[in-house]
Amino acid sequence: MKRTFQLLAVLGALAFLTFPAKSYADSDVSLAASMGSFAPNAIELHAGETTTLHLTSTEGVHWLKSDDLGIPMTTIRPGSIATVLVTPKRAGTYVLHCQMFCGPGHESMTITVTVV
Ligand SMILES: [Cu+2]
Repeated sequence: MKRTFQLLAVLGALAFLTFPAKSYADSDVSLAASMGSFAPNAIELHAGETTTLHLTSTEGVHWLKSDDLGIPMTTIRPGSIATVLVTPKRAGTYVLHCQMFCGPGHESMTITVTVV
C-alpha cells in the first residue's frame, strides 16, 4: 500500500514536470542551447496562439529576447528550464540572436522563428 502511494506520488511529480504550463498555452516548444547553436534552430509558431517555450542549455549560459515577438530578456542556463509564453501578433520570419557574448560560436547562435 505504501509502495503504491509512493509510485502515485512519483507519477504525479513526473506529470507536473512534463506538462508545466499546459493549461495556459496552445502548444509547447523545447529548445536547448549549446556553444554556437540552438537546437532546433528553426521553429514555427502561429499568430494569435500562445506557445510555451521551454529553454535550457546543454553548454554555457545564453540569452534570448525578441521585442517583435514579445519575449523578454531570458537567461538560459544548464540545469534549469526557463519558461516563456509567447503569442506572436503578426505572421513573418523573425531571426533571434543570442543576446550577449557567450563564447566561441556566439555569432552563429540564431533561431529562425516562422510565424504563420
Ligand atoms: Cu551568445
